[in-house]
Amino acid sequence: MTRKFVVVMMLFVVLAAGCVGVEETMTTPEMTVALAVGNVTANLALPSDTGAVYMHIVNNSAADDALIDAAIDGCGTIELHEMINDNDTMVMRQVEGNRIPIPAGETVMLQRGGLHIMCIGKTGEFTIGQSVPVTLTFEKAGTMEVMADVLDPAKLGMEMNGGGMGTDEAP
Ligand SMILES: [Cu+2]
Repeated sequence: MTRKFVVVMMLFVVLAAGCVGVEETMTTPEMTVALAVGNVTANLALPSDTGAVYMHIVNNSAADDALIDAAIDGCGTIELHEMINDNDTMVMRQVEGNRIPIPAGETVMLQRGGLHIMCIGKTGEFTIGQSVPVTLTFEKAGTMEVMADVLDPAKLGMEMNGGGMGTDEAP
């Protein structure tokens, strides 16, 4: 049964995403996935060798996908991170398998205090107001280039604050 095969293949996705139901998605791996990415912002102007990029990813298709990599000129290493509550302290860590599931029909928010793209070993010079190309790699949809607006870190607040400060994200 094709459906059973798909269900087995998606078991990890379902577990990782929580309670995502396997609906009537008789999809094939070759199916085109319609993804829309918006509100791409970057906290890259800090005097630090790290930074973070945030965005909303909308999966308009009937097939699950996943963000599995990203590339930014000036970032030595990129990891996909999440913030978790570890004994009442918010800490960040790489997501399992460096993979952020983007379930069919859902919107996944990469935002302060949650999922984010982590720039490690920053070597580039990033200035507030600049637009930076970010190449995203999805499991099924392949690569997509989006532009991230580098925001004022003072308005973004520090990532480790968990997003409680500086909610004005206007550039
Ligand atoms: Cu991080």
